[in-house]
Amino acid sequence: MSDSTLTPLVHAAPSIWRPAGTEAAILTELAWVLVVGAAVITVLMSLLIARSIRPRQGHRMHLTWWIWGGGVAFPVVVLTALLLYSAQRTDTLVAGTRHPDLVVSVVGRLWWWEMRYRDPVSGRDVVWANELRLPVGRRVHLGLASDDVIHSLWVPELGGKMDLVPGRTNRLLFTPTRAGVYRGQCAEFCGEQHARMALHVVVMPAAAFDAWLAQRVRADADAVAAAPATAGRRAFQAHGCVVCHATPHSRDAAARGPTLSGLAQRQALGAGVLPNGPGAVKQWLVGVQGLKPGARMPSYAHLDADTLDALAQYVEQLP
Ligand code: HEC
Ligand SMILES: [Cu+2]
Repeated sequence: MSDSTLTPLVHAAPSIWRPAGTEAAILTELAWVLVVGAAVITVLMSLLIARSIRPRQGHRMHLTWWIWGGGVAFPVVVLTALLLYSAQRTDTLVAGTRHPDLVVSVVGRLWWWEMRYRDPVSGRDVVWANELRLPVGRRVHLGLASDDVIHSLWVPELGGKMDLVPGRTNRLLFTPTRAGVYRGQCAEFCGEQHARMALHVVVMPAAAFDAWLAQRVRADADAVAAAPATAGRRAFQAHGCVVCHATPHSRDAAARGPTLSGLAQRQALGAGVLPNGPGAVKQWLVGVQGLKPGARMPSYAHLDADTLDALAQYVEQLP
C-alpha cells in the first residue's frame, strides 16, 4: 500500500445508531422518537386493554368519550405532530443539496460503483471506483445515476437510502462529521451479485482529501507522459483488459469495468469482495468467477504464472 492516507479496512457492522454525519444524526433522532413513542403508546394501550377486560360498574357512561378521545382525537393529534416534526427535521436533507461544498457523481453498475469528482483547481474530472472518499465537515451533494438497472445507495452511518434510477439523477446529501471507513451497500435488488455490491466510504480530514484529489489529477497527467512498455502493460493490451478498464495510460475504455487507476489505494477489490493487499489482484484475476459468479469479467486462470504476475504487478502499480 503506497498511500499514507489509507485507513485500514476496519469498520464495525453498519449501524443507524452511531451516526457519523449531520444527516444521519437527524435520521437517528427520528428513529429514537419513533421507537420510544411507539413503546410508550404500546404500554398505554396494554394497560387500557387490561383494564377493559375487567369490567366494572359505572364505566359504561365513559364509552363515547373513550371512542372519540382515544380512537379519533388521540391518533389525529399524534400523527399530525409526527408529520410536522418529521417534515421539519428532514427538510434540510433535501434543501441542503442546493448549496454543497462538493459534488460527486455516483453511477451504479452491475455490480460495482463509479465515482466522478471534479477538481476545483484544474476543472478536470477524476474517475474513481468502488470507494467514496469524502472530506470531514463539508456538505457533499451526491448525484446518483444508473445506466443499467435500479440500484440503491445506503450508508447507514452517513445518511438515508436513495435509489439510482436509469434516466434520472437523484440526489443525496452527506455531511460527514467523523473520519473513518464506513460500509455502504446496494440496497435494491439488481441481479445475482447484488449482495456483493458493497461500497466503502472513506471519510478523511479535509486537508488530506484535498491532497488526495490533487494527487489523482497529477497521477493521470504524469502517467500519460511516462508510460514504459513493460511486460505487464503489453499483457494488459494483449489479453483485452484494456477494452473494459481505464488506466492512466488509456482513459478511453468504455467503462465496462472499474477504472484501475490508483487501485493500490483502494480498500477492496470487486466492490467489497476481496480486501486489497499483496496478492489480491492475482487472486482476483484467477478466481473472479468463483469469488463473484456472474461478474461481468472473465476469469484468467488459463494464463501462465509469469503473465499473471506481470499483469498483477502492472495493475498494482498504476498511479
Ligand atoms: C469484459 C470486460 C472486462 C475484461 C476483459 C476485464 N475486466 Fe476486469 N473487471 C470488469 C468488471 C465488470 C469488473 C467489476 C466486477 C464486479 O465487481 O462486479 C472488473 C474488476 C476488475 C478488478 C477489480 C477492480 C476493483 O476496483 O474492484 C481488477 C483488478 C480487474 N478487473 C483487472 C482486470 C485485468 C488485469 C484484466 C485483463 C487480464 C481484466 N480485468 C479484464 C470487466 C472486465
Ligand atoms: Cu443491488
